[in-house]
Formats: sequence, C-alpha cells, structure tokens
Amino acid sequence: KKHKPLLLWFTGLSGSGKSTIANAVEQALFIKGVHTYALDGDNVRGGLNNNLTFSPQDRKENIRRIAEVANLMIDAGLIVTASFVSPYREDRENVERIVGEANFVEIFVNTPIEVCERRDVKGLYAKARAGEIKQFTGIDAPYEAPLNPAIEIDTTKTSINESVALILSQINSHLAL
Ligand code: GGZ
Repeated sequence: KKHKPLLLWFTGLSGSGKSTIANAVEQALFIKGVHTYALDGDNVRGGLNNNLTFSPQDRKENIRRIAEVANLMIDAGLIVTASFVSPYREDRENVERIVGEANFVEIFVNTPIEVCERRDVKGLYAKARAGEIKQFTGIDAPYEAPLNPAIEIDTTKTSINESVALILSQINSHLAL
C-alpha cells in the first residue's frame, strides 16, 4: 500500500503514555498495510546512543541523532514513530528542520505529572524524589511544553483507542495516496 513517509514525534514526561500510544498507532497502521518503525528509548538509548547521559547537552545530541535516523527511515518511505521525552523546544524544532516540516507531526502527550508519578511504572520518580537520579524531567529538570502541537493528548481524558483515532484522522491525507 502506498503512503507518504512521515515522522510522528511523541513528546511528554516519563510515564505520560508516549510509547503506549505510539505502539497502538503502529498496530493500527500495520492493519492498513503501512510500513512503520517505532523509535524509543528502549531501542535507541540502549544502542546507538548508549554513550549519552541525561544532561541538557546529551539530550540535545540524543534527539539530533534520532532525527537523523528518522530522516533516513523517511527516505526509505516509512512512517516512523519516535517516543522521547524531548524536553527542549529548541531540540524538537531542530527535528522538524532535519526531517522537513511537511514530514513532521508533533504529538504532545500532556498527562499531568501527578498521574505520571503515581503510575511510576519503572520506579524512576521515587528514585528522583529520593535524589538517587539527578536531572529527572519534571522533578529537577525542565520540560518545555510545545506551543503549537499538531495533536495534544491527556491520557486521563482520552483513551488509547480515541488517541489512535485522533492521530489517524490527522494523518489521513498522508495515508490515502
Ligand atoms: C528523564 C529519564 C531520566 C532522566 C532515566 N530524565 O519512562 P522511561 O524512563 O522509559 O522514559 C524516560 C527515558 C527518557 O529518555 P529519552 O531519551 O526519551 O530522554 S530525552 O528525550 O530527554 O533525551 C525514563 C528514563 O529514560 N530516564 N533518567 N533524568 N527520563
């Protein structure tokens, strides 16, 4: 099935639901016969970017490399999802510059931090509160919210299925080709 390549960029706090929504979108696209690839911390920070920390400079480099990898995948014709905290506005704008604005869809997963912290799937918020992890986004490192995201999702108000529907309707013109 033919479709335009695209980068769906999910930004938001740890535990906000970025990867969960991205994976659900990927499943929905697979059913439509669309070729996708999902980039996230698990497959990028463990390998390509395993020399990078969570300092502002290293986060910048993390996001830059991911954007360049996504750009190669766009060249290959894929629909790419990328789920990274990406807390700095400037770094996200750089992603859009690298892949081209026509290929870039910014999705702000704006789940309240209280909820992210209560979920604490990996126990990282507790560690950050205890001072065992420094520079944890939302605790002692900043998160700069997108000013004009294509889509904004609060997972306490919008279900996974509704989120997928929102995203698919937003990118519909890219799929029908
Ligand atoms: C934020 C951290 C940190 C710090 C480890 N700050 O819930 P997770 O575990 O799987 O998602 C977080 C992930 C963030 O990596 P990213 O590559 O997305 O970050 S960035 O875009 O800012 O470069 C969290 C875990 O790694 N983690 N330490 N200090 N998240």
